[in-house]
Order: sequence, then C-alpha cells, then structure tokens
Amino acid sequence: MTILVERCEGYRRITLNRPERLNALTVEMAAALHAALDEAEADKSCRALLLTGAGRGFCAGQDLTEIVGAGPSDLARLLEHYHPLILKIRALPIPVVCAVNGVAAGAGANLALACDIVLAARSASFVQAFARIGLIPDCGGTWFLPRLIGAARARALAMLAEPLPAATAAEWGLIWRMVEDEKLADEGEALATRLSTQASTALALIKRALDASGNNTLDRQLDLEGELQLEAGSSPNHAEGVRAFLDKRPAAFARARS
Ligand code: T3D
Repeated sequence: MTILVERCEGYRRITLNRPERLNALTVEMAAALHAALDEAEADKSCRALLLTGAGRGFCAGQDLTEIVGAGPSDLARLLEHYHPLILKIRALPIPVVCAVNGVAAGAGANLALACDIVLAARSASFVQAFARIGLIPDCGGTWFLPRLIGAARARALAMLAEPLPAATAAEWGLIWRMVEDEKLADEGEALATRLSTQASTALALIKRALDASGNNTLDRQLDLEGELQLEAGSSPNHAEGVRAFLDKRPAAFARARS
C-alpha cells in the first residue's frame, strides 16, 4: 500500500508509505492520495486530515526512477496527476495538518506547503530540489514560496536548491511550527483532534477567505468576508459558540459537517 489511511476520532490520518524511497511519489501513489482525499471529503464525520510520512523522510518528491528517459508528454502526464492533488487539498472544506517527519524535497516539499497547518520535526528539512535535475518548482512551489516567505528567499531556495532546516522554515514563516522529533506525532494528532472539535463551517470558510485574499483588492475581500460571514453566522455552530461563551462552558460543536 503506497499510502495508509487511518480513521481516528473526528479526523483521518494519511501516511505516505514508501519509506525505502523516502516516500517518493509515483503516479499510483498520487492517485491513491487523491482517492483518499475524495473519501475524506465525502465522509461528513471527518472534520480534519493529518498527513505525514512513514520512516525517516516525509516525501522525496517525484520518484525519479519513474521518469528516467521521460519525454515532454510523459512529464505532462505526471503533472496531470499532481496538480489536481494540490488544488484538491486547497479546495477541501476541512483543515489539512501536515506533520513533516523528515526531508520534504521537490514535489514533496510543495505537497506539504499546500496543507493548511504545517508542523515539522527538528530534523526535517525542505528542499526545492528541482533545479538540481534541470526542472522548475512545480506542485505550486512558485506560488506558495513567494507568498509565504517573500520573493528574495523564494528565488534563492528555488535557484540554489539547498535544504532549509525546519528551524529556519519556522523562523521564516514557511511553516507554522517546528517541534522536537519525539513530539511530532503527538503534536500532529493533538492539532488534528483540536481542529476536529471546532466549528467546521467556520474553518471551511476561513480557508476559502484566506485563499481568495491573494488575488483580491481590499474592497473585494471585504465583500467576500461579508458573504462568508453571513454563511458562518447562520450555522448552528455560531449560535452554540455564543451560547457557550455566555454560559461559561466549552462549546459543543456539531460532530458532523453540514
Ligand atoms: O517532471 C515533472 O514535472 C515531474 C514532477 C517532478 C516533481 C519533483 O518532485 S522533481 C524533484 C524530485 N526529487 C528530487 O530530486 C529529490 C531526490 N532525492 C534527494 O535529493 C535525496 O534523496 C534527499 C535530499 C531527498 C534525501 O537525501 P538522503 O541522503 O537523506 O537520502 P538518500 O540516500 O539520497 O535516499 C534514500 C533512498 O531513497 C535512496 O535509495 P537507496 O540508495 O537506499 O536504494 C534514494 O535513491 C531513494 N530516493 C530518494 N529520493 C528519491 C529516491 N528514489 C527515487 N526518487 C526519488 N525522488
């Protein structure tokens, strides 16, 4: 099995599972991952996802043995599999936590950056390895990097293809947080569990609003906020959140997405 999917209370854990190749991606694996995301979306009781890797790596990007001697049409075929995966993660109406347990290189780095909240182990690193093999960052790398860390750092990471240690990635704002290696699994689970108990409609709408902001003017974004706030405000979770605050008790949000 190239990926493992576990159903946990309120969320699903997806583990990339080709540890002998540092979980390098194959077309088969990308298809399995896409199917797992579709299934998670269809299951209304699933309110968060946790993505991580088996073994000492998170994901070493495209499995290079699969593209040896590949021509342009083969490369296009690969991108046909990867780009929908990235768009799918961004479009999912649930938060995706990525627990980067080791090196995240090439498409593997950008798969992690496509997720909503990225935690990384101290020993992990992020490598835009593409230029080393005569390619450009794909899977959204040229989009995510400048937005997350600014043009100067994005250019150097993409052109030099040097590993960025997790500590620096956190310091630069490429990821949410670095944690000690032995704490990564617990922290990832705690985050996914916590997100799964929050107001799911609000989290889905926050994701939509933030993703749209990069291409909006302030007045268009205010319009969007108004539209989405009306939707959030008419959800039973909003009423429960307010009642819980006034009752001085924890909110008991719906266990299923609407
Ligand atoms: O054209 C297209 O658009 C297609 C899409 C492309 C998107 C991409 O992702 S392009 C970038 C592809 N990825 C890379 O170029 C990274 C290649 N790997 C590395 O540079 C290094 O392995 C790492 C920096 C990630 C880790 O280094 P290290 O020293 O910790 O481990 P290692 O010894 O290099 O790797 C361990 C094993 O995994 C090794 O196999 P072995 O010798 O034990 O049998 C190695 O060959 C294998 N491995 C690592 N990465 C890949 C891989 N096998 C196939 N494909 C890989 N990407």
